[in-house]
Amino acid sequence: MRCRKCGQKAVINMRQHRLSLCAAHFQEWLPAQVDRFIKKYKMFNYTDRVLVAVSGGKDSLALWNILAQLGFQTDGLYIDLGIDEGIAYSSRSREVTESFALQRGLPLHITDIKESYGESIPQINERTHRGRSKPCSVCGLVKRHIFNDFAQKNNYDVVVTGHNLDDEAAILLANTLDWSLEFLARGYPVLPAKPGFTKKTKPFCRIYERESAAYAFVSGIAYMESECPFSLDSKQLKYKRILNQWEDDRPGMKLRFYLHYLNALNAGAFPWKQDNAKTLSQHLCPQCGQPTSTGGLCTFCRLFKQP
Ligand code: Q46
Ligand code: ZN
Ligand code: ZN
Repeated sequence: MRCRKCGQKAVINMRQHRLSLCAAHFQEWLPAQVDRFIKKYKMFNYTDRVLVAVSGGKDSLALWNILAQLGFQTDGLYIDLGIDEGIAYSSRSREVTESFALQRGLPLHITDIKESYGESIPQINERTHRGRSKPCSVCGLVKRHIFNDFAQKNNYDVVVTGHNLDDEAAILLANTLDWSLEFLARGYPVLPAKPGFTKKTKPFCRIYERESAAYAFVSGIAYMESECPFSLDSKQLKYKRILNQWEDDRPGMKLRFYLHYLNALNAGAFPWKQDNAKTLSQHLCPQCGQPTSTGGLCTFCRLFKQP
């Protein structure tokens, strides 16, 4: 397998793009792709202050590396979720993220859930759901709130997350199987700013997970290789495996599935796509000022409401 551009030994063969590249050319090609999607979907520009949601995993660190390299004004925000589960998951991811930022001289902010709110994610879940389910729904809610809150209070123009094509296709498959029209209507990789809500985008939405992993590897990015202990065997991982089997048979299938969905979304296939933006900002939480679909305290503030 040879690099199409220089004939050297290739490090990656992307059957979906009919393209093999060596390390040096892949390190040029991937950032150029990301730059193209940022412009195509009008995600942000060079004058915007960009807040990167970093977890210590390969996708968010590779994304931050690329955005900084492309010359965007980026700061990182890491949320220490207080997840241990015998593998010190949060403290190890935090160390990896801190050393990544330090080595590159990139500004990193940290919010420690336990310090700020007195409880870790598993403890909040135990109190609110009595440990009946995995903490992922509480965790997702808390992370979304904190990233947005930090961006609002510190005047960032946009929050970016490292969701890749495999993540987006798996979510899309789940939502399609459920015919979850509300979520299908919200799947565009750019959520516009609204009162109380900072614009949110996913610059890796068309980047395969193996491309992101290969980029992290050839760029020498040390990242947290263990997945969150609560993600194991999740429904999303099962859908990713199924999509990978289909992709093996039909290279490019995952990308087509996602792109055709974006076309359908743009063509108005889900009528309340536009309305969704309105409903989001219909009410503002009286305590934190973030949008909520109902009047009164938002779900986040209700989590910490004194009885
Ligand atoms: S960190 Fe949180 Fe994820 Fe862990 S507890 Fe679930 S949602 S799996 S991206
Ligand atoms: Zn080459
Ligand atoms: Zn609130």
